[in-house]
Amino acid sequence: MKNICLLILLMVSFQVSADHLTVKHYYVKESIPGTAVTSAYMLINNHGDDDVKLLKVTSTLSERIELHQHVFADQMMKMQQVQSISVPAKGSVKLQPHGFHIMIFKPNQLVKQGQYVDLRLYFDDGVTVNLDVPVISSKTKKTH
Ligand SMILES: [Cu+2]
Repeated sequence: MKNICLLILLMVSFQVSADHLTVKHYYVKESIPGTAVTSAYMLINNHGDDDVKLLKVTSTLSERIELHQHVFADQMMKMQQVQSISVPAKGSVKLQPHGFHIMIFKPNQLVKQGQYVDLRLYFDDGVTVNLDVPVISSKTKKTH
């Protein structure tokens, strides 16, 4: 368990900055064979004086990528699409399992550990952030 966590820390210690935004701890979950979705997680820091919104994410991996949120409804955790994800001024937002996430539908190849997924994040103030996101085994993530 400790080793696994250390491994994850090592693998997700990348960090990318663009303008007043810094994105770190980003990873994509390995797709489970037989499923046509996977998801991406990260921490977005906003060093600026204004709130910004993440509006859109694109990738060569898929033509359909949505911003999602988990909500508790009818005594079940459900996912729903959101139009944007806000990052408060001088603050941050964490995309994580059971919270906000980036949903990647029908990836055009099986997403496996050891690969990198290109993601481009579009924010409402015109800033874009390009990421090469490592793929983490879904088995590993479950124990974390
Ligand atoms: Cu989702």
